[in-house]
Amino acid sequence: MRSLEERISRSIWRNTLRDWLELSRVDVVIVGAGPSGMTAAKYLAERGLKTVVFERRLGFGGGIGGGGMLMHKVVVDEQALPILNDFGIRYFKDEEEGLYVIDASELMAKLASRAIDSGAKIVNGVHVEDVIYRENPLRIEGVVIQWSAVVLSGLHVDPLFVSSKAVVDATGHDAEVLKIVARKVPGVNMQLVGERAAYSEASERLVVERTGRVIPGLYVAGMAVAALYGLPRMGPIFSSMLLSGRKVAEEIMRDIS
Ligand code: 48F
Repeated sequence: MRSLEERISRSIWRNTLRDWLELSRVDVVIVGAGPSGMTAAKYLAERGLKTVVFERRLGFGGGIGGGGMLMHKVVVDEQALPILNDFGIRYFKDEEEGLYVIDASELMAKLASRAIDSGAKIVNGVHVEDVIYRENPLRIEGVVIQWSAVVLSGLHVDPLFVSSKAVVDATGHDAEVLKIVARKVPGVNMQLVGERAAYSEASERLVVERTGRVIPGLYVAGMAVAALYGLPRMGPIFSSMLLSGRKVAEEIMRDIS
């Protein structure tokens, strides 16, 4: 009889490696488990697309958890209500015209839980450090990943690869994947303009309008859209993050299914 210690380790090794074999090729890689990434994950996975979210931190939610200046509430406008209903997220109408209020913890927990229930995998502690590209025609065909712990330690360790039909940059204000593509993929003529100062109403509309495909195989959602196109920021109103996540999912489904 194996000791409990041995059985614990064997169980974790075997099942994690089974998962990673499955994840070596997926339909969609989403980088970042913030609101836009997790929303996209649910809508993609429930349509049967094999979807993985890589999140470099040891938890999900991105910018949701900090609420507005550490107040534990966030707001949305009425356009986001159908998405909140899809996810079973509770909200109430505020006395401020046109605004609905959500507990930040409920928003992050239920976005993650519904994405997972729909079949998406959220893998924490994994940092996307590069992309896979192909030429003629130019396209993105996956990502290069490394444990966040290795990145933080500064050790020189070669990474591994995940192939996919679509990669979504949902990394928020830093637009990390887009920055890598702009710098390292030959033949991509992309300039990241950088996010502008606050203009919530315009930002909420423009981020959703500009969400979508950047080059073949590469998509952008959430605040990374603002960083790419030089759009204003909106602060702790999250409607456009959810709408952007849904829109990018719809666009990917049109392109790859
Ligand atoms: O920043 P984040 O929440 O992105 P979002 O979906 O939402 C933005 C809002 O939270 C808020 C706002 C609008 O109301 O202004 O800021 O656009 O989540 C991005 C996630 O991506 C992870 C990061 O840790 C965060 O959880 N991330 C960033 N770079 C990488 C990454 C990377 N290279 N690899 C893996 N994860």
